[in-house]
Amino acid sequence: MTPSEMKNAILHHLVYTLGKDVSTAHIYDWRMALSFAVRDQIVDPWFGATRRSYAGKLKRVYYLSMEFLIGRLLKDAIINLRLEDAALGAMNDLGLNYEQILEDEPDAALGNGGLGRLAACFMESMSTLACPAMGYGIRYEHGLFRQRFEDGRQVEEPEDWLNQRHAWEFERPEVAIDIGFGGHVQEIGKRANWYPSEMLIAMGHDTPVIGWKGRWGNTLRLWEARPMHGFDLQRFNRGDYAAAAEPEALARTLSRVLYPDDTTEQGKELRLKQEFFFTAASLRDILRRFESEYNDLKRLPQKAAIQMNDTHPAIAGPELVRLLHDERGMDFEEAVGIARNTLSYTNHTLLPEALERWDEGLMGRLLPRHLQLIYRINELHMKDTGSRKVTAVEDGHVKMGELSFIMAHKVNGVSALHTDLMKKTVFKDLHEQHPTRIVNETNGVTPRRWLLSCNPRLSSLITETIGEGWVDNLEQLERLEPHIKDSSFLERFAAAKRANKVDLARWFADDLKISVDPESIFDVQIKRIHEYKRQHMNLLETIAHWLEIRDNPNAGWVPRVKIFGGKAAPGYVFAKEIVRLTNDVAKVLNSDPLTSRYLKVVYPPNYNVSLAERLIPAADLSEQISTAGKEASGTGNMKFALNGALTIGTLDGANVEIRDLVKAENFFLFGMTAEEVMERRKDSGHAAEAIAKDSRLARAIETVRSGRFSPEEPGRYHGIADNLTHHDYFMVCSDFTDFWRAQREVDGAFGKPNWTCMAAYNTARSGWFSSDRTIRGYMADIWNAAPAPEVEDAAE
Ligand code: Z57
Repeated sequence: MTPSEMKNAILHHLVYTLGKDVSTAHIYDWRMALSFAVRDQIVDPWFGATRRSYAGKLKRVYYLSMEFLIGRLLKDAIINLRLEDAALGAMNDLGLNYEQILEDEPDAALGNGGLGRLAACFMESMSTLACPAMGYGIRYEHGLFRQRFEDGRQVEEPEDWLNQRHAWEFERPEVAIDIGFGGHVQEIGKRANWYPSEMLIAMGHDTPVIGWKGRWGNTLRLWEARPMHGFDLQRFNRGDYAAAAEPEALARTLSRVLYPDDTTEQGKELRLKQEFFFTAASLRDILRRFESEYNDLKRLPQKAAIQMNDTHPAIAGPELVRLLHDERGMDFEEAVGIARNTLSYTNHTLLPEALERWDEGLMGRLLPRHLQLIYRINELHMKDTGSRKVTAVEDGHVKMGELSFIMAHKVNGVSALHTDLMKKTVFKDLHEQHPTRIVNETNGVTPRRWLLSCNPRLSSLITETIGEGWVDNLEQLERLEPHIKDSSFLERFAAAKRANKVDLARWFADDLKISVDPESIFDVQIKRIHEYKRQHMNLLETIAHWLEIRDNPNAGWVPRVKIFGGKAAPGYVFAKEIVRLTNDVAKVLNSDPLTSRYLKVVYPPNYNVSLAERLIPAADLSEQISTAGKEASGTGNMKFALNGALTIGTLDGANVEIRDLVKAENFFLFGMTAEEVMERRKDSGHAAEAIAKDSRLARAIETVRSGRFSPEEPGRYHGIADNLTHHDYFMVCSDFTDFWRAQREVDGAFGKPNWTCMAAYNTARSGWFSSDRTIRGYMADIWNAAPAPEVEDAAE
């Protein structure tokens, strides 16, 4: 497409789709017009892919996920369809600012963090690899809350992405599926009919996901909850206007809002209803499609693979059994076998507070038939394994991890360490019974968004050096290695990083009114706020460092900017205190004339996908400092390494694999191993001991306790200080000393010529962390699915 063709398409949409004139169009209208012009280019390859998967009778992958954290879509589509030149040219021609238009798009924040973002990367990779697939989730009216700071405290505001028209989706009123809750069960022999007492409708909305070069496009189908009977006209006619709209409002609550908890479970009724709502709608849709193409349900596992992203869709097991057994008359044991061969399950955490358990009473009320089937599935499992232990039900709760395991033919962890720990801890017994069921698929990230799109300077340098093949064959980045000896390459590598830092510094100055020196180390920790991720350990180190600079302000310190980003779950009190402490520390440090040249703290509010795209390319140092054994994988860690940041990190999650690949000398390792953590926890005095041995740590904690960062309320941080001295479950104190050592090692290495070599090795050896590699792994080890044959590039 040429710039002038693009310009005509934009003008056409401006007038005929948006009903606007050039003279009255706002930035919103231009963005929509551009989006529709780009969307037009998606449709043909997308239809082509759909037609070919039907015609070729290809096996389809169904990715069931409560969250899809997709972020902005316009630039992604432009890049994958190779429309940059056309779009930029058209925008220039029209006298518009291309960057500004892209920035006008709100993030689609239909997820909390890593799990939701992984689902989004997987969708993009499945399209790039021409893996016939469909994502299923919920079309939340409100995505993850927006975060604001008020006197340093986090304030949550509703997120309203659907206040504007969403250019990328197609409403599918004909894809409307009845969903029931409650009611009673009528047993007929071993089978049963379920008569729900409450019904609503799941309506589909399809978003095309286009792969690299437009080769293939899959669909993300998100369900919206609609009332069965919209409006009570009789009540309305009686004059009861508010009550007339009630059934509608009630049904719609199901897709109203995303639960804002990441790795902490709340066990709320509405949440269980959301889970069943989207899972049941998706399964019915999958079976309907299967039955339109094939007439033998026994072949379901050959033609469909259904991935459960965590336990949120775990009700898929019993629901699929119900559809096959109760509704289609298949023998129970056979139904369980077919369901199991179709289903697989990804575990994303071992944290006990994140493992879903549903109260049996609640489950029985909402899903009476499913509870009966869960008991039978359990009995069958006991019979098959000769075990006498009830696995999926315990103290009046249904354990969704165990249920998912029993109903899946493969269960995967998300990093090598995490998979290993799964076998030794939460699924120890089940693993012994089914030793080949657990497999590892280490997470990955899409290089289209997380390098090509977010870091154009580094991308151009890479393409000029080794050609363009890396974009969909990321392991080609290895070809950079011989250039790491070449001083002109290294200079350009450093220049790209410096320019990204200058851009970020300008944004900090303009948007946050904080000035930072781009020559400083840009040290970044961006992720959800959680004790196990230990933002407070990073803060203590910052405070200790600050105190040391104050002791000797003229010692020639290596300047640093500590950058934090992340949201706390609204109900997670400790995490919210960490948020506030970070802001309070920033206030004191940034205005300290003795130290602020050397040390600043920047905490931009409302960390999201778009902000990550801005921060990661400018980072020198990536903070991956979770307590070993607690972070299942991490994916931010991969994005940083790929963009040439060095990691300071523990041996946790995928850090282990990153360090193996980029080599130990290019990674700042510190801290206890997962085994050492478990050992040390047995010693109840671990925190006190660690504090007694490290005067810097003691002083930092004392400073927090003293009210130095909250003079108006000196007791504000006693909670944090007490937790660290007495409890410290996540071993902040015990790892602090080694963390400090590693940070000083960073100071020593930064600015030396070798730093750029180390950074470049990180980029060159991160190719394995492409989500293309991960998806190939799932296809081979779990889904038994193949890419569509003979796929050609649509865009070039
Ligand atoms: C979530 O984002 C993750 C795990 C969960 O159990 C829930 Br709920 C949400 C994260 C892990 O914490 C990360 O370590 C991991 O990289 C990510 O899921 C993707 O696997």
